[in-house]
Amino acid sequence: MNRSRSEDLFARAQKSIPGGVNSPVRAFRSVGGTPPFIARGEGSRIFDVNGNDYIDYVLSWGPLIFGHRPRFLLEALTDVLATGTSFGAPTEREVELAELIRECVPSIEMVRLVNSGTEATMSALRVARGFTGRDLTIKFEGCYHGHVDSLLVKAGSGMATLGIADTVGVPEAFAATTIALPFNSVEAVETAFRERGDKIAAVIVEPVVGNMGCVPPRKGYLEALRSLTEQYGALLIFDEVMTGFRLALGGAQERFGIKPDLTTLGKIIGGGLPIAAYGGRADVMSKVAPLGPIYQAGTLSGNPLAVAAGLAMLRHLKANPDVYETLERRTARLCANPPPGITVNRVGSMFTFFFTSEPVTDWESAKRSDTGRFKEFFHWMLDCGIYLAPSQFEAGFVSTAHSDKDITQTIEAAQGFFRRG
Ligand code: KE4
Repeated sequence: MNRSRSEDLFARAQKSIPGGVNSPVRAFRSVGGTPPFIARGEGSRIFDVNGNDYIDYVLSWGPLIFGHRPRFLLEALTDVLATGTSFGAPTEREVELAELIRECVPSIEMVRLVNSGTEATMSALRVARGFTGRDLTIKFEGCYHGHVDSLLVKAGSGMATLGIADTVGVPEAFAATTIALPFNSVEAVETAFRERGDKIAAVIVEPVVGNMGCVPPRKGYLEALRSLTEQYGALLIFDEVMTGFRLALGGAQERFGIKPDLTTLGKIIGGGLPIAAYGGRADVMSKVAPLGPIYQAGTLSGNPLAVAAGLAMLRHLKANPDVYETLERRTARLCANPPPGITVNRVGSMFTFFFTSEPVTDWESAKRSDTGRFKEFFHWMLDCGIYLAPSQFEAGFVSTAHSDKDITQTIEAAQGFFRRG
């Protein structure tokens, strides 16, 4: 596949942008080679600057549940552009979106819009500390919650991809407020609470992990987190930036029937525009300024373009509940019958092919995957016109734009790889 223009652009980009990218995982560091520079997207496909087309299973890391450029979204953006781009003042659409988020995710009694998942988790943590008067946070190894100083401890996603256990630049004092435990181990959480429960403000968890690759919770695990946080007076924060509106209209909390105290959302809300949110119990959220003493702010929070996109996305999801059954069916077909040596984890339309024969239930088992073999698979698929996440430790996504023909083409490309041995 001729990717000469991407190669030229990548060389040029590296002169002005660290690593040539605006987010590390895009640099293909763990799989090598040159990342295709994307010219445009349409439906299930993206097209690079050399005109090569790819079936896209990254979908901007999750937001594009309806694929690229769905007509209803473009129409909503055209309409709002006629009114302006930003006011820094309250707008009716923000009220409508807040009400719609509350309707979709009933555990959210009050919600604040922000611009990224990182802002959402950073703010949720601050609110949990302010509400409880405690400093410590429990997170889980391999989970990623954005580049929040105190959460860049044994994080997943780009940090796992690059093999950075803990990033430099975070003062030891910040990192020391985070207790990183193995995911899916109830005993580890029980011990942490037994030893320091009166100092723990919150447990933050990806209810279905996407950032070490897709790893579902063991049966009873989320229930245990819910009861332990209640028992010790800590808040349970579901980071649903990736799973929100992806696994069900009400996210993982609807699918698993757990009511967290706070939830963070992002990605799908904006359909590709920068918007995220945090919210939950009214008694907790009432501590947020200007109502309460915990400060959080943002020039572009509730931006009219991003909010219009959010309203269009959530209204379309609400009006088409069969979307989830379609996504389930197509993704199940994609992930059916993995060859020997491959463990497939899938929840709804989130999936990961782990290059290991053993079950993948936490970071320790995920990191035993054969990343060298994954690298070969990744490039084989890319050359077959299939764009997977450029890391063993990321989740793939299916959209409603992915046709049965796309799924068949993907399966046949993968079978070609494994036939080679
Ligand atoms: P952002 O700040 O990147 O919008 O969101 C951070 C975040 C928070 N919580 C979860 C569960 C997330 O998955 C993310 C971001 N996800 C990664 C992909 N695994 C973003 C991709 C990237 O870093 O470029």
